[in-house]
Amino acid sequence: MSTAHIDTFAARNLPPREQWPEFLFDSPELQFPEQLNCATELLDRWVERGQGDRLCVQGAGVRWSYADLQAQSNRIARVLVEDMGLVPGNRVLLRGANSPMLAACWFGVVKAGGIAVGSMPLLRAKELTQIVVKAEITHALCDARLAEELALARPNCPTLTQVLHFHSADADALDARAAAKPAAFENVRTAKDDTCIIAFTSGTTGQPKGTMHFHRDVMAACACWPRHVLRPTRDDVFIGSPPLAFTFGLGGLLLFPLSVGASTVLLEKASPDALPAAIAQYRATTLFTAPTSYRAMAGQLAGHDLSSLRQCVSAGEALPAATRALWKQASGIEMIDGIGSTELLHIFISHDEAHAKPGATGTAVPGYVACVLDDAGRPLPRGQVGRLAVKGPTGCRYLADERQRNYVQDGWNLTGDAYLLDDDGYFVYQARTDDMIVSGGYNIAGPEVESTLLLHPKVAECGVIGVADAERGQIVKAFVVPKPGIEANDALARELQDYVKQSIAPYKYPRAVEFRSSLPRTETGKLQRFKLRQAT
Ligand code: 3UK
Repeated sequence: MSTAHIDTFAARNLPPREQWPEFLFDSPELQFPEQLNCATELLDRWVERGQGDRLCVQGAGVRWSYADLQAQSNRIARVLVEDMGLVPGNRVLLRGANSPMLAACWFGVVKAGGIAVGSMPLLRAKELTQIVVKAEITHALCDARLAEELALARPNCPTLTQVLHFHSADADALDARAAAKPAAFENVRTAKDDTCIIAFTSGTTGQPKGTMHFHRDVMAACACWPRHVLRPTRDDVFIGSPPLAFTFGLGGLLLFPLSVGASTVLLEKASPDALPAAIAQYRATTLFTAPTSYRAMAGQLAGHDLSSLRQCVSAGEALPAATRALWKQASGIEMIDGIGSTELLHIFISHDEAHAKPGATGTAVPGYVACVLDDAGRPLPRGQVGRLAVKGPTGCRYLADERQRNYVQDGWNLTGDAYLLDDDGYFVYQARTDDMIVSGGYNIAGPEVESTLLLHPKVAECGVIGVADAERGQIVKAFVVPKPGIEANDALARELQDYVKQSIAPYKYPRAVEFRSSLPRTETGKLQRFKLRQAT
């Protein structure tokens, strides 16, 4: 079957076929029909099967069933098509903190055959402009509270002609327009390989990269990690912090719960001080957040009833063994770690609770294959550090970007991570390939030093980088946030240096230690090492 896109921008801007990764669709659950709209599969199907009354999404004072979310997204699809002139294939910017309304907007766009482009709530006009220009975005649905920054971007965004605001009482807002529409909408009959999302990477430097994912990619992500590792039930209540603009959040807090008929809680504020109360309030069972958030929350659980909580998923950054232990002690729950990427849409190496191994990420998720390659692209024996390479039913397709050649080589997706395969066949994260520190001829992975420092009782947070050194090429430098009430002084620095020397190979100890009150992080919880480097 051919495309349903009338606006063919996405198809025209895919990388050339020979630069695509190899895709694997071996298992029966990865056989998709030619005509596929993932919104139909994830949302309308439940209503069709008589499950429309089941609880679907909560948050921001809202409690919607599957039928409610379907009606609301149908109305939004009508506004997009009838009032805003959307044609299939148009790109629609979505802007807002997580909320049921933002989820309805996502489904509205996908039902209408549009391409949803999420944006992190904290983005500024300059960054918004880059995204709008790169993806030639024509429409935007924007939370009224974030209107200002988008307005500032608009003079530089000539393609963006249609903007509506939501969470607004305005007569001309999306809310009122949607309310005036009938609740029925016939989803556009898209092809399985029509693009339905363009997800921009939370790249640390340079121009943001847009990753293009098809309707079939969304369904493939739902069929792999959730089905084989998380194994949720329809009674589960999902909750967490990652924004829907980040594919970790889109999958974990929207696509995956809906794929099994479960429900999700979309919180506007899901910081570590707000999450425990929300888990108790909604009786949530399944938590998604980043390692630093688990670490910060562990000390704040007292007084909250977390008895509903069953599963805790960590991704976005390596999960230090200290954080896994701390969370288990605080909550009684063995965390599920998983590495995913925007390019591969979601998690491809992980483990379930029964197969957790502290310090290791896990094994390839069924549907994916992974290996560790040397610089020439040859597989390395166990125990040797090299480049992580992955293949599966999803993979990297950058929107018109030369960097496709870096991420995809010989059909493999190269994530930019240095990994080793241990004796048990588990993948063990070392560092981002660019972040490996070479000091006095030794290769040192900053995250290993960080994990060690995090075991010290006086350390709240830390980040380790290499800084230039005339004698050794680079030296290891640690930025440390002490726990509250701990004085940062030379004696503490020496204590931490000695602690590292006694815990791991002494040459890895931080020759420089700098104390900070906080560390620079992205909205997705990743340490911004480049900012630490700029500071030295
Ligand atoms: C790092 C991890 C060690 C790693 C993501 C789950 O993080 C996500 O996507 P991004 O594109 O970043 C990808 C990079 O982040 N990383 C992520 N998880 C882990 N490193 N252990 C982990 N568990 O460097 C990777 O290449 O922002 C995560 C699901 C969807 C996602 N988009």
